[in-house]
Amino acid sequence: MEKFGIGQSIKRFEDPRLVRGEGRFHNDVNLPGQAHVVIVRSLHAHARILSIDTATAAAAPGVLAVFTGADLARDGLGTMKMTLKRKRPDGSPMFAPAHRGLTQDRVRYVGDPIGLVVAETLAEAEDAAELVRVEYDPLPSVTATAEALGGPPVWDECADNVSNLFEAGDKAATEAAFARAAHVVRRRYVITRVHAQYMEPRGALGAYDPGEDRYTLHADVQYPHRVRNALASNIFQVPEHQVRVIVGDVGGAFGTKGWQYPEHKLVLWAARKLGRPVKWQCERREAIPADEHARDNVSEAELALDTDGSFLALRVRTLANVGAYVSSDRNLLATFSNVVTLVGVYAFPAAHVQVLSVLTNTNSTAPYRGAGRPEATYVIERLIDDAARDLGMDRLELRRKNLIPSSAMPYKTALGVTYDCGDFPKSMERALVLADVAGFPARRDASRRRGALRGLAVVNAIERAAGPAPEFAEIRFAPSGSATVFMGTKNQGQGHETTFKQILHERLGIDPTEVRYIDGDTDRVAFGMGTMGSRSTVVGGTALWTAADKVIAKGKKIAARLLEAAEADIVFAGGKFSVTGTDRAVALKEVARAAFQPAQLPAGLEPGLYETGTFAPKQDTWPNGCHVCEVEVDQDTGAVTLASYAIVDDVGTVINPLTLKGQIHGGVAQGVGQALMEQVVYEPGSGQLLTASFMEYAMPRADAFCDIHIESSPVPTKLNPLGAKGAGEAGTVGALPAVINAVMDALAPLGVRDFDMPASSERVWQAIQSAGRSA
Ligand code: MCN
Repeated sequence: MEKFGIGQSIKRFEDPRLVRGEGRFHNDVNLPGQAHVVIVRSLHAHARILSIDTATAAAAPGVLAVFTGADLARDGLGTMKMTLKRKRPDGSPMFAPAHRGLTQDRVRYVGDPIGLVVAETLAEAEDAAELVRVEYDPLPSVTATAEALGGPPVWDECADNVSNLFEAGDKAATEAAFARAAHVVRRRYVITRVHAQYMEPRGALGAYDPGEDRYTLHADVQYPHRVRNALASNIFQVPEHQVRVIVGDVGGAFGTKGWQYPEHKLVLWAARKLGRPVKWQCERREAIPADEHARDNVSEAELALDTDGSFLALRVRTLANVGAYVSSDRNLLATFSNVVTLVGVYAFPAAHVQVLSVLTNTNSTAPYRGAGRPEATYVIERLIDDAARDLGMDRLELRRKNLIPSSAMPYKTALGVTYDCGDFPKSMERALVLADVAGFPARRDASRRRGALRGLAVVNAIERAAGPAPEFAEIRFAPSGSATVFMGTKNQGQGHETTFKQILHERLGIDPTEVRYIDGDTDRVAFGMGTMGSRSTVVGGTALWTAADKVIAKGKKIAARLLEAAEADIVFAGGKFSVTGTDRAVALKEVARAAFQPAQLPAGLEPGLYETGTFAPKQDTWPNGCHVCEVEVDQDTGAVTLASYAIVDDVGTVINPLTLKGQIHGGVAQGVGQALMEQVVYEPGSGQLLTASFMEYAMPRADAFCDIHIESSPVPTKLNPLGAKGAGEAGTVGALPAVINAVMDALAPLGVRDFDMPASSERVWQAIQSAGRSA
């Protein structure tokens, strides 16, 4: 039985179905009589719309309708609502303009939706979309984060392009610490804009049932219940039970498929108007213009140190690019929620952070694997390496001196959050051994003899995971004793079916082959917040554990009757209820069967066995770890090769070491991709999107990676009965600074002082050339 429990490297139960091609991904779903939509999108970064002529398109073969923003406005559909209350620097309320679904009068980024063409076939919709004539009056635009302040206003109502200001920490204490510091190190770090590249681009299939006055959305979203709530309460203004959201297999989501996108309401609205299902499937070439983007900020960071290298204070001023629209809290998440990890795993007496969110003529930004945590870790870990170089200190010693010791746990940081547990020094020391850091000088010399530069980085990462939002699970037995589990989280490839069956097996001893797993359907699952912020294992898993506890509690009453013993004498272990001190026992399955037979039940006990659990953590967990990365740089071409990568992670109790490794590998790959090559680029002046397809947006391939060695050094948390911390983003959080610090370590001996991602061969070569010129 234990072979399926917590801590076992079980191969994923969902994989045979997926590798046989029997998954049900978004584009596999089709409804009888469905029509197809193509969205007409803006070709300009910023322009007034003078006119939209839909007549020719509407008359084209197969076309059922062409809709514009005016039609949408006439029908009075709502928009997403913000719950966050923020202010601008002058104290006035935050400026957060929501997207209406189809824009009217003005376009504000390349890709801004203008019209909807619905036709019998996709090809007919595509042809007709070409015939929609939009007359534009182009306006000056701004896309670069650093130029947003003082750039052309994206909205007339917001002349300075400032949406809001977020602050954390103690400003006065930080200023005082800087005033008495022996050393102050200052740098400016740029974090590029990227786009989540999933296997399957987004999609939405909407149906409307006039008999029931009900909308059904099939879409690949991460929070099915919250999408339903938004569609019901904000968009269509109907009770939640009039909207159903169904999500099948998801071909990657990475934060970007989180919430309600304009296309969701557009297909439902069109389905209602036309009386037939309407499907939108994002084309690969449409994905970058259509989706939310991520990261994109510029930070001025300052570190105050004492004479001996002790950290006195950290001050960071960040300009965060939120794009043209701020439609929901989600669009601001990365600009505040995770900024608190800027102090990393280090003891800072004082810190102060300001994040100014600025509007530009670009797609909105939103969470993408890490959502603010890779950015925070990047700033602190780069600053420490730069400080060590500036002050001539050893960067490992500098870290050792300032790491929060495990004896200080729980530790309240200078940015106001409490790390409940962790042993950062232990993880770092172990990682140094795992990566053979002691052997690095010899490897560097060997590279040098071959004419190559070698660099090493050791970075410590920490992230906020599994915050206080509630999550839901239900265990439902059938009269035969078989079980179905319903989860409010939504698997997108993390292996949830396996993880939750392992947790269920651990607690109830149920054979995983005898459990059915269901998620992603708001009619079948009572409640859910969904999957994001590395929360599913911790919060969903604990909800499941709670439901299992209730199964055991009720089961004990039934078992007492079956075993003719007192309830107080019944114990549950290994899937069996037994009478203490005897060999009399009854299996859970038998008890479940008996639960449906009133004659077998103690007097007054309600028949049936279906229990729910809803868990809301008191606070976040703090997964952490140490990443050691080694790179080799070809001095002639600037090409960067990953030479080795090792991680010692602490995600608390590991549920499944195999799937955990998969998660960390994938996370590292997304960090390495951004550090080395991925980037969304806009042309200055025109604001045109220059990287709209894989021809221009560089994606890492297998040959960009080396083996990634992962070892766990768990410090289980007491915040949940599993002892688990989140893990889904851990790889990405450390990878950005690990790669760039290693590149900097290779380049610094040539005199390179500043270097921003991506470390493409062209940019590295340029850095080498200009360092050579200034030398
Ligand atoms: N795990 C474990 N022990 C732990 C924690 C996690 O064994 N203590 C393993 C489990 O197999 C679990 C998996 O790691 O199923 C991820 O767990 P968790 O940290 O709870 O993260 P979530 O399931 O909530 O997933 C969210 C996270 C995020 S925020 C992004 S973004 C991301 C990621 O997961 N998107 C992904 N990984 C992804 N992987 C795939 N394939 N596709 C995505 O879209």
